[in-house]
Amino acid sequence: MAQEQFYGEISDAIVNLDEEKAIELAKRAITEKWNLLEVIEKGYGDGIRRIGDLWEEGEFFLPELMLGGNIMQESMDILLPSLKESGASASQGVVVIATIEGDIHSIGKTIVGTMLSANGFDVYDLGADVPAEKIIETAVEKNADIIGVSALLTTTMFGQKKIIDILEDKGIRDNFKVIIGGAPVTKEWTEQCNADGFAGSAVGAVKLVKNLLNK
Ligand code: B12
Repeated sequence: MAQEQFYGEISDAIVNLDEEKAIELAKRAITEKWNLLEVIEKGYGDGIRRIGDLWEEGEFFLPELMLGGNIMQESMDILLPSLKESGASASQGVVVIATIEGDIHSIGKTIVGTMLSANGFDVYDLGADVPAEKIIETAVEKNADIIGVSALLTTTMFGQKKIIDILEDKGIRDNFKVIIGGAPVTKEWTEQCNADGFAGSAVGAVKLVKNLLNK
């Protein structure tokens, strides 16, 4: 089957909230050895973003948004372990990643964490809705090279800046590279926050981290 057709089928399964199909296609992607990152970004990611658009247009309501999120999450639970397995082994550095407090969007953050892990980084994924203080505490404890902070809401983005403000107040800003991401994050916001970089995709995040650590 042609790539575009396969990704289109996956995207449609998510938009149609067809759980059975979405899961069947995730299993097929593994057995048929498709490029799993592309499957996630061009198939599942495309579908969930279409759901977001339909929600914004008033075509979908919260239950559909939630069901779409759950189906996406279940599909990721199948795909991410295989994506991780394909990775390198020698540690390239330590990353602490989380979605900021007040924000329960976890899918993109988890994909970024998994890709970094597949590329040889030691990743501590603290989950979603995590207080800034907790993220910093863990980064200090694990002697992290990178702190990654995800935010999907325009209201929670300010938590990304809060992390940097706290690091500066404590006099430990230079101990870490802080990277941010999530749909509303822009280059301008990254500069305003005084963060070290942002990326709009998991591949971009890996490149960014490698650049920042001169790998
Ligand atoms: C799925 C989803 C949900 C699911 C989340 C399930 C889960 N476990 O994550 C559920 C249903 C729970 C949900 C809830 C809500 N949602 Co919602 N949701 C979405 C949706 C449709 C997709 C998000 C997603 O998973 N995308 C797929 C992933 C792969 O992409 P991504 O997250 O952007 O991540 C990529 C990059 O951004 C980047 N990246 C991400 N994180 C990081 C971190 C770092 C460090 C780096 C470098 C890169 C990086 O790499 C990732 C991989 O490619 C978006 C629409 C959209 N277009 O984003 C709305 C959206 C984010 N939600 C929205 C809203 C409003 C809500 C609710 C407030 C709704 C409500 N009234 O209750 C609640 C939030 C509650 C809360 N306190 O957090 C709005 C936000 C609007 C705004 N401007 O703030 C959006 C944009 C929908 C819309 N079009 O209006 N949501």
